[in-house]
Amino acid sequence: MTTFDPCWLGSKRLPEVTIHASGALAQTIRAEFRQTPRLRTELEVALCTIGRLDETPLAGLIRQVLPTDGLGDEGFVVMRQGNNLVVAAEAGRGLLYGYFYLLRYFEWMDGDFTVVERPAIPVRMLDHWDNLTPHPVMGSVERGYSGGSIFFRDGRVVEDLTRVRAYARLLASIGINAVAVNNVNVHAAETRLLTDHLPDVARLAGVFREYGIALHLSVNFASPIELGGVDTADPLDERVARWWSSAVKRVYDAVPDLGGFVVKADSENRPGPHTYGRDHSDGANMLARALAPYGGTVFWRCFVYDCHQDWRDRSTDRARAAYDHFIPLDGRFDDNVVLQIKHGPLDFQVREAVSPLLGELQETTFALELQVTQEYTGQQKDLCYLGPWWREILHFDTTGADGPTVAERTKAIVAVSNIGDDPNWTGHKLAQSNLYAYGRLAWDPSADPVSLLHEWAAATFAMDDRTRSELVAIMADSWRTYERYTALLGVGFMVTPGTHYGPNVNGYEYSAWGTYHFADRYGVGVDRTVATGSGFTGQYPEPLAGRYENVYTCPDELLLFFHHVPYDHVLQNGRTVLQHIYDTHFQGYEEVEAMLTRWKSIADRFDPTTRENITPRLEAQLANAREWRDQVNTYFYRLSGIPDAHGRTIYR
Ligand code: BDP
Repeated sequence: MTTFDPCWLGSKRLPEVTIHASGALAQTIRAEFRQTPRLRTELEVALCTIGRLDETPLAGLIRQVLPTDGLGDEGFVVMRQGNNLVVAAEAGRGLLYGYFYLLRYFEWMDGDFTVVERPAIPVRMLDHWDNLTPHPVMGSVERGYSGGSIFFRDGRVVEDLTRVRAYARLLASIGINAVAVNNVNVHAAETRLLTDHLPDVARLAGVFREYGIALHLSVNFASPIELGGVDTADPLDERVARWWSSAVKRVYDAVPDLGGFVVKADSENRPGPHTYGRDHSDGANMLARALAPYGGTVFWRCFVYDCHQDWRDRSTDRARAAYDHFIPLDGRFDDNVVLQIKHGPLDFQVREAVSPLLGELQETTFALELQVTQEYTGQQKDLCYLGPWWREILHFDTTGADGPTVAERTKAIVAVSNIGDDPNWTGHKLAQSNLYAYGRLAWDPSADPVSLLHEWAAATFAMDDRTRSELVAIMADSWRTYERYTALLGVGFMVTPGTHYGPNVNGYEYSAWGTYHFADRYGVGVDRTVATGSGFTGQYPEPLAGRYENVYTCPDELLLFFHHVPYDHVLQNGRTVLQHIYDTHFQGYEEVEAMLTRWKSIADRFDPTTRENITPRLEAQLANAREWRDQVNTYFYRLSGIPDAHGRTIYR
């Protein structure tokens, strides 16, 4: 029998609850509730839909606090007055989220209170890059660091869906309402999810449905050719549109509430409309029209750039690509197309600018795409809590002058999942916190990432408050620590090509992938200015564009993302660029050392499985940080010939 970690749901208890609701999700809540250990209390607790509010004693008071535009499908109210506690919602999903709210906070609830919750972003999704048949290079889960797929094994959907149900439950508990189960790089085997594997896709969808989660499939744009029948995938060819209509009909016959499709087209060698001289709107709209009769959505990815191009001239800066492809098409997409935009213009780096597309699309619905799996952020070997980074992105002011934030503009949020079939789900047990924080921030972007860590830690480990504070202190700033020992002021990608783990300063410097640092004996950084560089800064509106364009107003942490400067350029923080590189790489290493020491001082308060999971990983992280520190510092010392101002050892 497989056993797996219950994560943050393991320690929860509830009092007796009366449920006044019917429907499929109310069934799920009843089943959930039956499995939850009881807590003795005097409170009368009720869960009900608004229609049945009169069955509870707080009906009148709750009606007074309902928002004028209602709670929507997903919102809920929790009210406690004296001995009564009521959770009320308009629909099944709201009730489910209300139930999980109760589960999360019940033991902390004190005194009378009223909470009205509605998610800030309507679609909150996780994308899995899982392969039906393990890929020869990428394995079972592309960029997965926690074992194999929980959905697929030996070229089929797994028979026993117990683990999938546990996962759906975890996701619902943090408010996730959509998943895509297969890799965006759809190979031959996964293309057949649309045909041979449909009954199994329906089984998967059934489990997610129990938790209010809509299943999506990543599809291959060339399916009409690969699955046979048509000799083209030209989106404007009638035969192709017909092929997709009947394929979609078959899918909806099997899964009537499928969320829709995710598409990676004309990107990193995947097929797409460009082959036929068509553009992304032609491609996306053709699929959208096939899905529209069933209420389905196309998530069309904007991670589109030419991976064979190199930096030939200013127009081929990879950072420009998404905007250059999609802004001219703004307004040409059907209503059920969502453009899925990576948070940065390059690729999920530990630090990069926020994509200007997130601020500049005016007439097209879009989704912000994040990466929970730690491809570029330590691969679940290194501890890197990403909550603070995502919060920064969500709160990014898209104009630079009190304009709308990314969170306010986006209608959907998507992230690449970090889970696999490892007993603890995420490989590094502490990486569970990233999944937790993602869901909670997607629901409420104003949540404080450090409070979320406390919440997660309290629910995950049985420990006293002091130990919890220590653990949180170890984790809270680990993203910045990771940034310090790996990156330089907005320059990333100095990683081992292919695997993307560990330092290789020039690994991608002379290849065609478009990810450079341009270091020479005088200076470092990428000139993306309008005046002398790629012109990327011009993709932002004023005053943001001007702020990035000017080397003296560009924020330090992005200086080398936007500018090529001499090593003795003085930053706003008063240090030279080179000294900053040395300092941060020494500091990053020392911080990991301190994290390890601190962890060792509390490790024996954790169970042996947790200890044996975390201690060796932190030790490996220290070795990795040292490697990064030494390679980066040596590289820049040799190139510049300028020693460290503090005389620390730089290995040659
Ligand atoms: C890159 C990954 C690659 C993915 C790609 C994507 O290295 O494995 O296929 O993103 O998002 O970061 O499509």
